[in-house]
Amino acid sequence: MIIKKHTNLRGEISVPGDKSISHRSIMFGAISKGITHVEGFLPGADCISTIECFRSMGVDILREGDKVRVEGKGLHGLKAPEHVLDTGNSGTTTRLISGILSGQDFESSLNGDESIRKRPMGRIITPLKMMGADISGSGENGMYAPLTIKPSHLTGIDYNSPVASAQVKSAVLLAGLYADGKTSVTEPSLSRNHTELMLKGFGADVISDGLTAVICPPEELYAQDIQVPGDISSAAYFIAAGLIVPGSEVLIRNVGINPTRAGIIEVCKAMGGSISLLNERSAGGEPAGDILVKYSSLTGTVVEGDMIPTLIDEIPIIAVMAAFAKGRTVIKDAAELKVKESNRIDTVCEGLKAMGCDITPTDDGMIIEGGKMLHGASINSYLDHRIAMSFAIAALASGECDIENAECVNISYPNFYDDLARLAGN
Ligand code: SPQ
Repeated sequence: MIIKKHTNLRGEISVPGDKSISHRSIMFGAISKGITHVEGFLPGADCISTIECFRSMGVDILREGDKVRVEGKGLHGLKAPEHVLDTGNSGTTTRLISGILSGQDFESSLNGDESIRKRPMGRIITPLKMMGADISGSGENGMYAPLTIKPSHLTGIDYNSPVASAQVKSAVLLAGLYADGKTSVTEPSLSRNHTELMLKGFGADVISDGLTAVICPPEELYAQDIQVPGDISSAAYFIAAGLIVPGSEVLIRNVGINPTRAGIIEVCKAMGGSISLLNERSAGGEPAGDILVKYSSLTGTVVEGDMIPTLIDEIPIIAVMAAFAKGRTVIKDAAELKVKESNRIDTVCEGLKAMGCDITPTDDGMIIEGGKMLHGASINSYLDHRIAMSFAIAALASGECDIENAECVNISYPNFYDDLARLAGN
């Protein structure tokens, strides 16, 4: 995919539904009693993997565009799948479904693509085993996919997670639905809380207290109607484009702005970006609003600490903004970047360096000396959707880039290039 330099991005855009919320709407709908209707569902490859996994366990799921009808089977109504569940490229599917499968009375196996088989599963295997789950992995120390899960008796635990990860927290809380007694998860920093919010909506007894989430096993969950707001992780590319492409003014409508996800807004403000939130409201239990950005002269900043989990998936595009900002930006406490769809410290640094940026990778982030004139380059996306989209925006603001395997944006934003072209007036 060739992306050329452009100026004056002007207009409105609505990004597709939130990926994290879309996954959860299918999973929780499938194990509830009654029919769950979802609107604004993200029809990206990752969320389709989640749908297919639950169809393989006997759940009737009808999807037309962004509308989905899930015929829930109740907590104990899933059927043994006849083949290995394919979680594709999706870490969320792999880790959350493992929590649910740990509580079933049948054996199951799951596997994903090459990237999934490299991503650490020890982080869920360890706490699930502590609960009594019979779960085993493959590869080094049995800590990678494919995973096999056999029936077992689960007991609630108080788990102190070493990482701030919504996927770890969710896997443990979902296993907690099937455990004897209460289950709690405490994290070092608060990660996205969509599981807690949505499970409450489905009738579960979930209490959030600071860094701890507690669940007591319910008799059943009950179907809900869910409106999925636009994904702030997808909006992030247009936020950045509006700020760094000269002459731009972009309004992004209906974006989820849950504070556990919205760290990028604070970073844009800290960099001196013109960004405002309009029309704030609640969409299906989640805060949402419209975001207006205008081209701005940005300055460097420090991104660190408790803020990191609130913008972890936006760090590639924040690094791109930093390359166009005057002065130094330091990103630290973000070692989690190494275990995403690609090692995002390496892939971001490789791409920005190729474009002429002064950027240094560190153990837990990167240091960017911004403000140098960047030029076009050939960019390897490493099949990572967030890398492909970040460099499409970098190209718009600097010079022609050829992005390899650019179609990997299908994971979270199938119409990304069309929406970008429309905004550019092409
Ligand atoms: O699902 P997957 O592949 O893990 O997707 C990513 C992404 O960039 O889209 C991460 F690579 O998002 C994760 C996110 O980083 C989605 C997620 C969730 O829905 O619970 C939580 C975050 O991961 P983690 O490991 O911090 O829990």
